[in-house]
Amino acid sequence: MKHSTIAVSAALLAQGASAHYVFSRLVVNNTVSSDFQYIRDVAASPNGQPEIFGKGFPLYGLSNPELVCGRDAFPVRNPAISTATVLAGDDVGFHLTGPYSDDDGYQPTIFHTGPGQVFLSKLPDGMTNLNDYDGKGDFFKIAYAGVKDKENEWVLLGNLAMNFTIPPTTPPGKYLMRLEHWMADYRKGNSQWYVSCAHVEIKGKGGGTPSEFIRFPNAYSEEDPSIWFHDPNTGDFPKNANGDVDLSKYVAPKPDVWTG
Ligand SMILES: *[C@@H]1O[C@H](CO)[C@@H](O)[C@H](O)[C@H]1NC(C)=O
Ligand SMILES: *[C@@H]1O[C@H](CO)[C@@H](O)[C@H](O)[C@H]1NC(C)=O
Ligand SMILES: [Cu+2]
Repeated sequence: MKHSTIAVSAALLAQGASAHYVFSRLVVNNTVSSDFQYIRDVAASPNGQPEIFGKGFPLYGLSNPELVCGRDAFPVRNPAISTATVLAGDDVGFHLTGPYSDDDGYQPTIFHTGPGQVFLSKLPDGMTNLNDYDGKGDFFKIAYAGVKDKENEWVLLGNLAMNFTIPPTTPPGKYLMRLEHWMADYRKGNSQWYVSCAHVEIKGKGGGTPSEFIRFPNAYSEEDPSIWFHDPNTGDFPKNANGDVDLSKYVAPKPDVWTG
């Protein structure tokens, strides 16, 4: 969805502020946590939206340092953030904020057309507190939600959360767990990013060796077909015979998911 950078918060409220969302709640042990209980708080955009809607304003640009954990997420804005204890092999998730009591109970769902991915980065040696970690180290990918098998539809579209499994052999320890969701755009350089980082301590037998590490920002190129999703002949989204966006042409980003 196209966002105007002109701040007209009253108008946004009147529309239900539907262009905005933030993954502020961790799903753990089948319970949805409260906002920013286990997730790093983010700043509202400087464009004048009220706090809770402003936090959901997207990030732009693949070299934006805020792509690490969200807008102004480090130094940690909510230093009383808790660390969620999670068992390797369990299902967890990143859940959207809402419903908004000051906006007729409006509950956003994931509506940006694009994938979601989740990564882990181990707390560096020598640190004991996740609050001290800037997230500039190595991440490995543990989940990807792209296009539905045999259906011309995004997996996440219409959902409240991206749920996934912590790989069963993940080495135990404290991790920054980072979600990214973006709108893949046919206009180069126009992708919108939604990023959140949770503080987790993973328990379990371990034994796995994570592989294929990347760092943020600058993990991707604007030329990457998973970011710039277009048909070079038309300059538009690839289209099928019905004139719909052809998601079978979508190429998942690198690296691969480490499944443990
Ligand atoms: C994710 O898990 C939570 C908690 O179990 C559940 O409420 C939610 O419906 C799940 N969402 C999806 C899309 O599976
Ligand atoms: C989830 O359940 C496990 C026990 O099964 C417990 O050790 C852990 O603290 C719980 N995590 C949270 C965040 O409630
Ligand atoms: Cu948008």
